Amino acid sequence: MKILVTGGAGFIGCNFVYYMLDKHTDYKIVCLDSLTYAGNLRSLEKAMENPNFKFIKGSISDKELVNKVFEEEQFDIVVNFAAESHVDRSIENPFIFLETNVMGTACLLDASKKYGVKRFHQVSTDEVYGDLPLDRPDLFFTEDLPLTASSPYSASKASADLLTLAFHRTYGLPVTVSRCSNNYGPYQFPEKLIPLMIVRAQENQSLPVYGQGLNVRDWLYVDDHCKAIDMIIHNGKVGEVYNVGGHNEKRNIDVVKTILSQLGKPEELITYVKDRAGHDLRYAIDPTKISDELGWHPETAFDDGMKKTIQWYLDNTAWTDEIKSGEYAEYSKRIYG
Ligand code: NAD
Ligand code: TDX
Repeated sequence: MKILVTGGAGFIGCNFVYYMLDKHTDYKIVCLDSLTYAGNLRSLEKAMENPNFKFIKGSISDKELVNKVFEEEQFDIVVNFAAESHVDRSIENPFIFLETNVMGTACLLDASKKYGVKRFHQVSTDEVYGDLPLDRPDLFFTEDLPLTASSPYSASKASADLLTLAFHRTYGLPVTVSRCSNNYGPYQFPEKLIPLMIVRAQENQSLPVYGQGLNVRDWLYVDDHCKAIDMIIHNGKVGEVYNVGGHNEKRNIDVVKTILSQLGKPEELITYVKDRAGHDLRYAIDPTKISDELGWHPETAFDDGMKKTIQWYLDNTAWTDEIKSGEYAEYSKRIYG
């Protein structure tokens, strides 16, 4: 079996590469990644030593390159993680989100059709359902809800979902889509809430909490997401969407306080800052379909996952130091002052 993993130098993509190399020791994994600010070859260092792994630098929006790679490699399965993934950056500049998340996905779908890929899996997000009110804890995202995106990021991901499902209906391409809640774990770029707060707290910098910190996210340890995708590409029904989440809702302020307490840092570091424009209030996944049909259940409890994640950042300061020395410094200054 040969699998193309796009965006494999990013957070979830590299965790998926390790998960698959470990679980399916006879599979060949090819990673196509253009190494944007969020892609890091250092995250794939250990995979590079594995003869079943190959890295190709290039963009999913480069039609010529994508076709050449598909022709040469003859993939059985494509798993598309490659994306611009940060909501705040999409508010600053939506256009690259359309280029990568929509046009890039279209390029991959077209090549998958042309070269007879047996499964195209689109890694999507719960953000395509919009948000839920804070005062209705009885409501959850189910797969049959209409798509209503709030940010340019989520609008681009919703477009990619629709394109993927259209390629199934119109051309019969065997596709699946997964919509997962917020991930956390090793190798996450420190622009996202959890690694940002860990990295800044370690340096006794202020922790910028948007609004009052009452927005709710549904957190899942990254390996549980990888396990879900592995199950879907092997046993999921073609043409179907699967929600992935472990009923682990937390208010942002509580997540930040957990990090401070585990690092032994004072809550005085918390600074309430201007709210994100169009800020989604609450995400909450109903994972009944994937649990019932595929037997997926999350394995990592939030407390254990947070301990492992914080320890990883403490043990891997070289990884974060390298990031902090680049474009990140400029971005941080622009966003947080
Ligand atoms: P990330 O930003 O950490 O990584 C994205 C990767 O894609 C990087 O390696 C980057 O270099 C690469 N990339 C960007 N543009 C590219 C292009 N044009 N061609 C090739 N590679 C390109 O993102 P992530 O958090 O790992 O998210 C991966 C996927 O999972 C995304 O599609 C995202 O929408 C989805 N997702 C993320 C979360 C989350 O909590 N992080 C939750 C649900 C779904
Ligand atoms: O500095 C911050 N302060 C803050 O209060 C940052 C970066 C975030 N927040 C809040 C905003 C959100 O309510 O924390 C929450 C989480 O923010 P992000 O980490 O930016 O994630 P979110 O906007 O929820 O989107 C994430 O989950 C779904 C990923 O970035 C997406 O790629 C994924 O699709």
